[in-house]
Amino acid sequence: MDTNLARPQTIASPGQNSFADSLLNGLRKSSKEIACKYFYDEAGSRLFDAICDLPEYYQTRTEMALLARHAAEIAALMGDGAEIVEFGAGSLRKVRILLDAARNPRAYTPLDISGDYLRHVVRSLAADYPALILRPLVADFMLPLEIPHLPGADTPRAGFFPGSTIGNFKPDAAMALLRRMRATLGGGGLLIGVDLVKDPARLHAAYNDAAGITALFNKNLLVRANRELGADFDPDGFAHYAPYNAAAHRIEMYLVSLKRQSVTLCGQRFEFAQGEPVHTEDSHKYTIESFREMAARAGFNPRAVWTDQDRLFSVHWLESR
Ligand code: AVI
Repeated sequence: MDTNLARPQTIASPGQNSFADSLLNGLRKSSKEIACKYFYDEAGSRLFDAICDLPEYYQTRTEMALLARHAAEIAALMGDGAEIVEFGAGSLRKVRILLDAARNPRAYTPLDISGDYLRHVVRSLAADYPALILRPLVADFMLPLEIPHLPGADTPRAGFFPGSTIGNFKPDAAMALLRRMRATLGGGGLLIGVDLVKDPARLHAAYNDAAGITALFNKNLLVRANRELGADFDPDGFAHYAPYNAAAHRIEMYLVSLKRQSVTLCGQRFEFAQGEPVHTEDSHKYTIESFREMAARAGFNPRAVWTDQDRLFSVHWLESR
């Protein structure tokens, strides 16, 4: 059997109509909202890749540099013959740094809600890592997950959750997610990227780029609703608005209605007042200490942490206790 070219297997995936259901529920609320996980259709994922390369968006290049600079130390902490479990298959550039440094990694298990993306991941990695078992799993890591153990000797697991995606969850949900990841890893550690609190002007610029890519990324939610659900949003009738809420240590993203308008979605009419916001994302920022405290409350033992000279971003190695 050619395990290296395994097909994605579904272990826990969201329902078919989840975008429609979630959007209808979110727009019925008194403070309207759209869940940020719906940013990432094909166009949204391409826009996000473009964000990662923006001069103002320091996160991706800073995290990659940290991974590369500390790869040997990270590999030693992950141990020999590990199964690397990535929560939400993201940039292959990042996991390649780990795979190249890891000591005889046995398997790479990317978890993602998109089977198509996982097929692309497997195709891209199979030739370069012929000895590695590739186990793409279609799964929503927001749900409790039990990953079957690999046959044979006990394989230690090392989790990987880069990109500060943890910041897109409210602190309570972030802690609950960390707890679930710890359960999934069954005693293995977690390597996680976390964006840091910093000069608000720097944060503001990262989410309000001069080229307007983040605005397109935000408005893509409306474009997607029009295409997939037959809605009639006018994307130009909404403005991208992303202030930094310093008291809550987070960027908040909104689409603000520029006029009084109504939109029809799945046979239902929704009214928008002029100036009415639709909340689309939070991106929480932590200090190194506040993140380590949260990880400890989630049952991890925070061990190593790496940061850059300007303390823009951090990468943490959390051990299961
Ligand atoms: C994926 N996530 C960590 C990004 C962030 O920075 O919160 C998503 C993003 N939203 C706007 N720009 C990037």
